Amino acid sequence: MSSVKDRGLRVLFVIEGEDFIDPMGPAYLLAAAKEAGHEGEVLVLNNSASPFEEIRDYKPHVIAYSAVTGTHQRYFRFNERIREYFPGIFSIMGGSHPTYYPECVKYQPIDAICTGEGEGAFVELLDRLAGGEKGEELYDIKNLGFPNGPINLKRSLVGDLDTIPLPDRDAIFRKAPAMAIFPLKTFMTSRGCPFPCSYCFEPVLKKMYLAEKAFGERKVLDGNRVAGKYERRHSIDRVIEEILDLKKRWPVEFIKFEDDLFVLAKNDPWLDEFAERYPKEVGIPFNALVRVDSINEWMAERLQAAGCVSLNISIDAANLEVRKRIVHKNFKNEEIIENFHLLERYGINVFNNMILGLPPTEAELAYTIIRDDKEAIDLEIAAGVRFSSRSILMPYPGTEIGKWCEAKGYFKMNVDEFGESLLERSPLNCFTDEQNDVMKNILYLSGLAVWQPWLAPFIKNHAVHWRNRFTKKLFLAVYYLVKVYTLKKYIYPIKIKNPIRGLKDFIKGFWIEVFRTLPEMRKTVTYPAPRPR
Ligand code: B12
Ligand code: SF4
Repeated sequence: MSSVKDRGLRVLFVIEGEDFIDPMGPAYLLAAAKEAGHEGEVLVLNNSASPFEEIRDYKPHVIAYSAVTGTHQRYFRFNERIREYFPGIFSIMGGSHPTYYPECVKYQPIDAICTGEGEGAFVELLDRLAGGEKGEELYDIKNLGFPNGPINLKRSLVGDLDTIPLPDRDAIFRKAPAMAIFPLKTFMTSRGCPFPCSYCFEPVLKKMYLAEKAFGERKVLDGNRVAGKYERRHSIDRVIEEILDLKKRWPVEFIKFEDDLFVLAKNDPWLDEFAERYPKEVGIPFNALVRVDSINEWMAERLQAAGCVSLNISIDAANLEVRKRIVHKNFKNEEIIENFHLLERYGINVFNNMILGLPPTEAELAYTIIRDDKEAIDLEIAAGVRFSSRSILMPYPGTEIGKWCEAKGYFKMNVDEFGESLLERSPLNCFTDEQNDVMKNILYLSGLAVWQPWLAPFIKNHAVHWRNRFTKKLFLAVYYLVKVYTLKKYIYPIKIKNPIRGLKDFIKGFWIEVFRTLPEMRKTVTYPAPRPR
């Protein structure tokens, strides 16, 4: 009898479009599938005039999607056409959307969904499909959910992340040339986060794994790493290997470590080893994410030694009470100011995000939230923030804040109506039209106010209150220009070698931003049916 390896399946990962950040989920899964003897290719919808022709040429056995809530609708609609034109192809979706809303498998056009970490489940599915299993025979695969079958519990988390093969970005880059040559590349050194922020899905996922007793066996892997926990880390050897491997084939001039948190705890021994070895063995400048309360002199010293240029840190709310009660971040304003200046002394620039439109305790207090949203500008200026970013709260159902907003009657949620972006208008009914317009203006103009503090009083007291179609477009243009300039100068200081390429990226980025912030500009894309042969 021939082995699975002899009968490896062809897997096609469908990706919506190119971004400036590498899609890591598909890259990890393609690598896992290939290691198990299957083949994998990528289809980038926005780069293809006739995706169905491409599918007919490649003849995949399995079509895979990785979706966050908001992108799921486009993938499901696309898969509807796949079922029509290629009824034999097995389709599966993984990623955050089906992880948090697995019941989507019961009413959306898809053959299976995967919840949580996907490598093990995906490979098992491919192997069993390759072995001829189908329908109910697949119903016991852990992590998977089926339209007419169960939504299964999760298998144990991968204990030692180093056992996962190096993510296969090459398959993606071959179909995404702009992403391939972009000098910034994304890496992940860890999975999981121990904190309880109310708007975030990480604590939700951690609770799911805890309830399903799926952390796996606890054991010490090496001096810095432990298996059997939700928060896990790659060894420094593996992080360095992955970067040097990618650098052989693609430009890697600046690195974005996209871990939920790059520094998990004060005096993290992993960071000690990283700071020692990374500059000697890799030496590429980088950006990473940390929390305000993990910053101290020890950490700043090591990050500086390692070559850290900038850190993304989310204060989220300027008002201490709101930050504690609504967001569950307990640090004080003095700690923020002190810690940001400490980073400044070590030459590390701060990218800060604030969440606009957090829910007030009572609807009539909505004006206090708008007031706080304006005052956030002063806190950022006092703390020396170099790049100031804003998002508008989208209280996803399933998150603590989502449940709270629903209980308060601030909104009734249908996850399938969710927009892709946190830059659209607040969905909470406690804000008036005027407050929503002001909120959006704050989103557009905060970057300018923080970058040029002399403009802050004018922006806070006057400009954010201007509400007409002309100012909406003007402020969007100002927002984007300031964003590009300050991001490039302070956060990702990448040298632009090819000015034409730089201009193309600028225009592309502008359109991504326009579609994100002005949903009315978005077009519905349709593709021609495959031609009969
Ligand atoms: C990097 C990142 C981004 C990047 C995305 C870059 C890119 N090209 O992919 C950027 C900055 C652009 C981004 C934007 C947004 N993001 Co984001 N982002 C993340 C982050 C921090 C890491 C994602 C990642 O790469 N993880 C590493 C990979 C390996 O994990 P993974 O994708 O989950 O994949 C694993 C499993 O899910 C599974 N899997 C995934 N796909 C598939 C497919 C199949 C077939 C199978 C079997 C399994 C499987 O297997 C993988 C390996 O184990 C996550 C938080 C997190 N910890 O995951 C948030 C997260 C995904 N983002 C989130 C949100 C809300 C957004 C935005 C909506 C926010 C905004 N400002 O508008 C936008 C949406 C943009 C969009 N259209 O995609 C939420 C999603 C919530 C939800 N319900 O979907 C998350 C979970 C944050 C959170 N904790 O709440 N994001
Ligand atoms: S620290 Fe970041 S990843 Fe962790 S729970 Fe808070 S927002 Fe989510």
